[in-house]
Amino acid sequence: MEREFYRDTWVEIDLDDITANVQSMIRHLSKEQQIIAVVKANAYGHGDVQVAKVALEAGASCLAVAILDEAIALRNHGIKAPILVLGATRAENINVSAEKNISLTVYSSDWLKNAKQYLSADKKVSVHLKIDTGMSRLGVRDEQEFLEMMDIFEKEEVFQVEGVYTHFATADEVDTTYFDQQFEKFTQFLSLLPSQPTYIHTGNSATGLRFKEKTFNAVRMGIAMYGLTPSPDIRHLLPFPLKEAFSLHSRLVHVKMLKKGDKVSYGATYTSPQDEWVGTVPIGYADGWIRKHQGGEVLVDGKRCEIIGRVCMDQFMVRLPSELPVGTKVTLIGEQGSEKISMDEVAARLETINYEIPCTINFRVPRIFLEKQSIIEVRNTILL
Ligand code: PMH
Repeated sequence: MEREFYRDTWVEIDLDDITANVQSMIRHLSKEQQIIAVVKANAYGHGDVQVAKVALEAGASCLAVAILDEAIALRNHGIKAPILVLGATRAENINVSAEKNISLTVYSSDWLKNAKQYLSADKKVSVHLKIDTGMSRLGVRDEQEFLEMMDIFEKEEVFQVEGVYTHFATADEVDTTYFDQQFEKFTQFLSLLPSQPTYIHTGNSATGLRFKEKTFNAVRMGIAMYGLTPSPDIRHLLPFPLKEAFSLHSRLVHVKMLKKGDKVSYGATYTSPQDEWVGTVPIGYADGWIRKHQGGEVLVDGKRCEIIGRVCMDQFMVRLPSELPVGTKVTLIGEQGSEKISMDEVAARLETINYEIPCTINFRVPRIFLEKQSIIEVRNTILL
């Protein structure tokens, strides 16, 4: 263990599950298709450095992050693999990316002209050209501007075009009409390319899982690498089972008997209908375990138990089936015995998507990394 931690709440990341998910995707794809492991946002809350390492070991050839800072953090931890920044980078910061060999997403002719002025004379930068085929987020959408960018690439050898890509808005929906329109637009843009870059990629996890023939030679694998389904609508269409790597646990720190009519937590919104046992669990909204979890369930002693009263900043209360010892493990996301609370269950409770859940369990909750059921590393960001 690298660092100790002192609180009774932690996340477990099963790195073998990440390996298994990447390997399943590799087996599913064609031989020439590569995996770009998407580790932005601290690997969707799973731990960027640790996930990046195992994804690369499992066969991913490249990493992707959202912002330059995330790419630099990976480099600072000794990761040498290609890294692509998917989001916008300030033109002024182009030298940083060149020095650290980080590929940037480029998306407008203005950006290219601007960045060229900032780039030091002896430097070159690798870029992926982003085409907006229907997300209306980042990317060139106008054919004229696209051709102008091609012109700049031809004249300015400082930009090395390593990739061309787009992003689908509805790859995880059953209806493929909009997806097909975006694909059509992308192929039109591709026909204007003077030469083929190393990477041509359209696919997020859903695209890789469902339409591998439409993601060209690379898949940007995010959510499926973490073992989560891109959306419940396509769960029945998955070509291989996914293994959920993230689980969240805590322990009872106080156990007491409530008398009928006793109230629980801020606002006294819960009244005990009879004498009952209640436990205090040390995680709250300041950890990303938000107030909307009130009324949801957690696992204690292998049984589903209700979160009663308002979730506080650092704690909440749970109704217990019987008196249980202080220190009893509480599983908020994951398995206990034959019971499981999945990320999808938690997402449904919060009326959101599974992506949002691990991302919002924040730095205050230490991450424990497991390989073959043994702890190989602990990352306690609050003490770093
Ligand atoms: N590529 C880009 C450009 C992305 O923005 C994302 C995820 C991925 C690939 C990976 O997608 P996946 O996790 O579905 O496999 N981006 C986001 C986002 O911006 N909001 O939710 C997911």
